[in-house]
Amino acid sequence: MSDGRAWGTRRIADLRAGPESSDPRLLTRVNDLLFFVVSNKYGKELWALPLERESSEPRFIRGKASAEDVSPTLEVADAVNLLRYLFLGEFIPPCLESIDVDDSGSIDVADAIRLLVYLFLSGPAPAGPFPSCGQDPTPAGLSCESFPLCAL
Ligand SMILES: [Ca+2]
Ligand SMILES: [Ca+2]
Repeated sequence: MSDGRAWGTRRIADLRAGPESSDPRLLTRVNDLLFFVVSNKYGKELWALPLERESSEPRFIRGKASAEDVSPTLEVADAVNLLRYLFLGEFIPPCLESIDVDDSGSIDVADAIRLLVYLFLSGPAPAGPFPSCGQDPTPAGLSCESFPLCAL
């Protein structure tokens, strides 16, 4: 399933285990079902997959602090924005959850350190969702008003 961008693409099912393609064709959406024809060891088969209903939880990329950015890649500017939020209070990201880099439920200097260590010292990546858009696995706590980069 894709919105046409690499980071907006996710797998909804593996139709044919192994490296061969199932060559899905005739994809047709009917309400919450996606119908299509695949080739597998039985020949051609009709499939119907339920499409996940998108919950209202916003999708975002953890660590990305400049939501108006068009690139999903983390940059120094994201760390700078996080530091501006933490220490100068002059920047409030529209998605606070995205700068909780370690998904601890609060934004503190540990988030800035993790982001900087990731950017400059190849340290551990931010907690998910990363590097693709996704929803917060721990959705309580911080708000995420909007994240245009992940808006479909
Ligand atoms: Ca944190
Ligand atoms: Ca969280």
